[in-house]
Amino acid sequence: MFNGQKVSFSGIQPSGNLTIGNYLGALKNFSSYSEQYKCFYCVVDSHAITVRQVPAELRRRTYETLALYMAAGLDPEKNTLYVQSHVHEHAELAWILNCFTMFGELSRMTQFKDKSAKHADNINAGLFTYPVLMASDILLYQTDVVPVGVDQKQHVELCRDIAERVNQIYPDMFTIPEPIISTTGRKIMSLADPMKKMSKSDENTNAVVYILDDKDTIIRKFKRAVTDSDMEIRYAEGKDGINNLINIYACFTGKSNEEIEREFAGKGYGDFKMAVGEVCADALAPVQARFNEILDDKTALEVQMKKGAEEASYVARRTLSKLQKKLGFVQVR
Ligand code: ATP
Ligand code: LTN
Repeated sequence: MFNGQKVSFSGIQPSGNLTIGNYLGALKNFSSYSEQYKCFYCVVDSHAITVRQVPAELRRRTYETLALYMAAGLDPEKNTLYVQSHVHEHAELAWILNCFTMFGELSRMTQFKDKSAKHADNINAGLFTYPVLMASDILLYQTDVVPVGVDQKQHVELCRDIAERVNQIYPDMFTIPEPIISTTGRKIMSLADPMKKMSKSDENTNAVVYILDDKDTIIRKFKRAVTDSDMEIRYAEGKDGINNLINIYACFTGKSNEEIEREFAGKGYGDFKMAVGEVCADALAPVQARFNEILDDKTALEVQMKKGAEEASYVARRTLSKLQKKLGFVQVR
């Protein structure tokens, strides 16, 4: 709770250009909490360095991700938008929570297993303790809800376990957060391999539709999307490619699967792919226009970053010092 309001918190890594998976699974849903919740949305640059980043690109994407938050409808006057590394309490709490997290718990995290397989030459301790930093992000703000894609559910569940463990020793320390996972946008799949999550760090750029892709590129990518040898536009087991396209169409239009199947009855995959491309490009066009305007004024963006970090620090400091006191750390301020 924050001043009598429930709290929503989420974060996106500036580890690549944001995809429609990030948009439909997370970003698009962030603004639906703005009226009733106190919202903190963070660009998690400290998480991004668990995988090697090119510094100039990390810097550029940090600005871009914040600009996309605003372009997707998050008003910085109503929501606290900031960069994780600007609020040092995240790293401080992460250390403390490391001491309340078990090695075995972290070993079971599927993202760790996937990422260590993908980056076998750099299985660093940060990659392993990544979920503890994420738990710190969430718990610092006494968060009630965490809007995320389904791939992050396991991490939010670990965060709940850590919070409950701390609360057992130090009662009433943390609010226990709930993951909020949208139904249709929960897991957008790769256009090249519909068994795999669409991911911003995928090397195959044709497998991924970026929020900032232009209309021609979006349509070309959907036209090439892997489907099946069947001819029917129908949501069914084994039709992963078509299921994914139906999901994407549903997210952008708000239509149900049945409505979509009826709309495209008797039509071919080519027509359907074209329609998915059109609704996607049309929905993203206003976001892209706002993004360009916002990014044009870097100084204004920096002012927002600073204001967001100050607001976030104020709350984060309160939670951290409450826990430090409970732990027995001497406070001399
Ligand atoms: P990376 O490839 O660097 O791991 P990512 O594309 O998986 O990145 P994150 O920054 O890890 O993106 O995720 C930000 C948010 O977007 C999270 O809430 C995550 O669950 C959501 N998300 C990411 N990819 C998808 C997807 N394909 N479908 C639905 N939600 C997604
Ligand atoms: N781990 C998330 C990004 C992330 C996050 C968070 C999401 C970092 N901190 C706090 C929700 C709440 C990811 O990899 N997508």
